Amino acid sequence: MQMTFRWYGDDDPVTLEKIRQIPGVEGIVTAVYDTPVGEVWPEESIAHLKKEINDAGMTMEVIESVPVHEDIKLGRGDYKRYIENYKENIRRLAKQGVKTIVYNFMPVFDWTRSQLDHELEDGSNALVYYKEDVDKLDPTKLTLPGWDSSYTPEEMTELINAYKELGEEGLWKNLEYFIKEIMPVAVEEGVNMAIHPDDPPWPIFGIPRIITNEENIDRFLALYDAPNHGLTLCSGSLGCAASNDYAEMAKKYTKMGRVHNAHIRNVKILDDGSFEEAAHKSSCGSLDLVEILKAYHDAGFDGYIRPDHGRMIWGETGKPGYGLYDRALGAEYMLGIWETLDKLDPKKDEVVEVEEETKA
Ligand code: DNO
Repeated sequence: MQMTFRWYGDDDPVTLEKIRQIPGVEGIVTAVYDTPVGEVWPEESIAHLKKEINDAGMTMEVIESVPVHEDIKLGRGDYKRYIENYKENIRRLAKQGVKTIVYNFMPVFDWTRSQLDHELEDGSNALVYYKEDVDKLDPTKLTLPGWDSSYTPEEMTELINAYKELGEEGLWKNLEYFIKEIMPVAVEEGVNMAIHPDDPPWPIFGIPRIITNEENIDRFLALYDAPNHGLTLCSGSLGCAASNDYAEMAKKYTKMGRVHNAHIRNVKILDDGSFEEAAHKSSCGSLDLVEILKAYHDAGFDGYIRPDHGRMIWGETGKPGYGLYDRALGAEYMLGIWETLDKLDPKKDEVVEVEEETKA
């Protein structure tokens, strides 16, 4: 596997110089942020990003995300032009050596939380999702980092109503259309497309969400028969629902060769199904990181992995979920587990023995 780290470009207070000092981080996950959703990314912008990252001694093989325009998800308006633009973005990214593109098919809202700076017992701050509070939110007046905040309340109301009308099956139909259009281009360009599950994995504000559990992921993978049609398996998203067995999913989809990217973070699930984001260490949340990483290791995972959100610790301020320190701790914790698994791996010894016998 290759350990990566998300970087939000030149405006990110977590600079490439800092990231390169985290032992074991080899790759940067980033995107072009100043082109409106749906448009083609300028080739110079992609080349510039790549150069900066390479100059800092790291690779740019994962792009997160090339966002999918709402017209595509709704199958209306300019969706055909946006799909052509999407294909062009795949081609342009492939030209710069990008191997994996992350996207999601969540209507309107990307990840959703009720608070971004909830103070945990140890004084650190984390993102939380309290069901009771989310139920009271007015989605037309909300903005969260990671969302397209360019909608007026009227536009937002119209969008939400359009999705309510479309419903789950309508969303599946539009996803299928999109996949069948873009995947031949991705296959031709040698790029893996890695859909991110819905976060949290249940419908919010009465609008559908479909990449939520094993049954639906199976349905998604069946939409197109090519190994390039795959997943960003996110423990923090799927793991928020106690009914999802993330380690099992990691094993199953890695064996199928469909996990191109893994997002790893811990969450603490509360009694009413709410959750708090937690430090990566297993004892801090509801997920067992050793079990999860062992599942990937046993299945021979060789994709990209990154610590997903971190808490804000040691007085750090910045983009919620994307500070330096806690994510760096998470990366080291995962690398430590992985190194241990490597060293204890009996299969590895078998290979060594066979090689030694051959030599003799
Ligand atoms: C949250 C991220 C997501 C992810 C997109 C992928 O921090 O994991 O915002 O980047 O859903 O399209």
